[in-house]
Amino acid sequence: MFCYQCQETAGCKGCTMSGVCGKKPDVAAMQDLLVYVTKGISAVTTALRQEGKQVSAEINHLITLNLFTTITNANFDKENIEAIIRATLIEKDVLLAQIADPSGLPKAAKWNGSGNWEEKAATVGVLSTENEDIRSLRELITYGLKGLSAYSKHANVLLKDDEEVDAFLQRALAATLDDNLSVEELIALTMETGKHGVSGMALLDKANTEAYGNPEITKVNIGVGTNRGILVSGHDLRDLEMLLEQTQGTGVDVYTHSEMLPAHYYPAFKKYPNFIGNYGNAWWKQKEEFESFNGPILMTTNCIVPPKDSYKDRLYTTGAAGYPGCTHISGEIGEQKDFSVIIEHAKRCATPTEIETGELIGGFAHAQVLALADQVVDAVKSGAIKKFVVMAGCDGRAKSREYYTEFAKALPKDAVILTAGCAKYKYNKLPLGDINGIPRVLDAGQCNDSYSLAVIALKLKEVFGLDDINDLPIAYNIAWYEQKAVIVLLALLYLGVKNIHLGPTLPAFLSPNVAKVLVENFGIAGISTVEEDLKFFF
Ligand code: SF4
Ligand code: SF3
Repeated sequence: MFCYQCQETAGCKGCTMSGVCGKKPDVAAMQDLLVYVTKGISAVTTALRQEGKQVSAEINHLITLNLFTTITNANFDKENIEAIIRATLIEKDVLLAQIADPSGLPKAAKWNGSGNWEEKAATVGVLSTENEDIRSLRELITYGLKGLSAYSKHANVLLKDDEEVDAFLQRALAATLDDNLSVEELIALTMETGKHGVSGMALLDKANTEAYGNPEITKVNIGVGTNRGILVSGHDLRDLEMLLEQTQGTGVDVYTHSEMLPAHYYPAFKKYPNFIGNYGNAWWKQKEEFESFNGPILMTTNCIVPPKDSYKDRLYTTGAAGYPGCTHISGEIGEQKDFSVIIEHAKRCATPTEIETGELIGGFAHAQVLALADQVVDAVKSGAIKKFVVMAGCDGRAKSREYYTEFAKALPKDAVILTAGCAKYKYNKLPLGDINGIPRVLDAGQCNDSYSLAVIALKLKEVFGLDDINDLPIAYNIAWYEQKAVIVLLALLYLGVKNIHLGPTLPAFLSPNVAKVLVENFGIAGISTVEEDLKFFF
């Protein structure tokens, strides 16, 4: 196997024996093959569009779900991945037959599933591209598209689609098979990926806010109640909504975990009396926290840590998530999922063991911050707030990430952290206080809500009458782990944000030449020590 798509890749180079995430070589091989057939079907849909033919929303959804399935920590279930490959090949053959002239299509578009799949997978993985710069750009684009598909899927389940984003996603995916594209053309495609990343996040923002209202300042309980409970993790708000509906009157409470915390900020979820609070921290602490939660856990997306036997029977998956031996709750877009088995399971379990008490405050997405704009602008003008530091992104288990806790603690008292994603757990429980009533950690929401931070920055640029977003008193010190952070990064680059620091390590998939392009054109840098970086930013 060879996989280097996430920040925790072995030795900062690549996982070759087994994934640090727990992904085994046989699963890695089927994920490689799934990416290959998804690129193949994307070449077919792109050719169909070029011939002026329509591609159905169902096919767009299949492609985004396929890519989402291969995101770090989403799906470890080999049989499930094989079934998805088979289904994709069937759909692809139907589409292929509609192409007037298939002669220009790549091999991936024509592969019909014949031969041994393990052997085939070994020839189509990351290392099948020999030139390291081309490989680096192809993977950078593919990972960005994986992040984009995750966000598209969350919008799709709320019945929102953007055909332009889907058409681009498929065209760009197909382009990663094209041996005629130069490094320059692939760099241009990388930037275009960022552009569509902005559109994809805007679509999801619209889907979420139209369905559930605009996030608003909210205090979230981090203790526990006295009833039995279900813990929901991942990013899918529609799944949470269905579970909340189905648990009404059952005596079973619902808690969020990790990236589901921001659900509490939406007005629509506040009407459920059994929606108690947030339990635990970021994804990587789940082995201890799922154990002590005592009740069933629903993983709606990544990040799954291979479960301990002690709670494996309590772990359920749905959507793109999967783990062998754990029950998967099915349900297509627009369908009601049936969570009764989880609710019944909860009734047989002990109540959650309390691991913390107190409250977290969040809900600072764009509408809420813009509602406070006068207060924020005054604080900046009076000098009470000297700088905002965007510390959005992912958390992870690497010890080097303690840097972010130390960085948050060491920030000057007139600096405010803007955050989104599970990166927040590195500092959202510190007593950082407030500035004239404005908390020093403003949590916009999930990683996709980094879009909100961009909207806020663009609004501030307008209010202060600046020509360049980089003239704002905003620094970017972003933590990344998986591929959703890649699309967030590409989106920020597309919006013209410069001097982003990215850590705790730079992606292994950036070749020295590609890294040089990012450094020279965008001032991207890794992190160093807290002291050095504070000197740089302040
Ligand atoms: Fe390794 Fe990350 Fe790939 Fe898992 S997702 S195999 S940890 S690079
Ligand atoms: Fe976290 Fe997995 Fe990325 Fe959505 S839950 S930010 S790592």
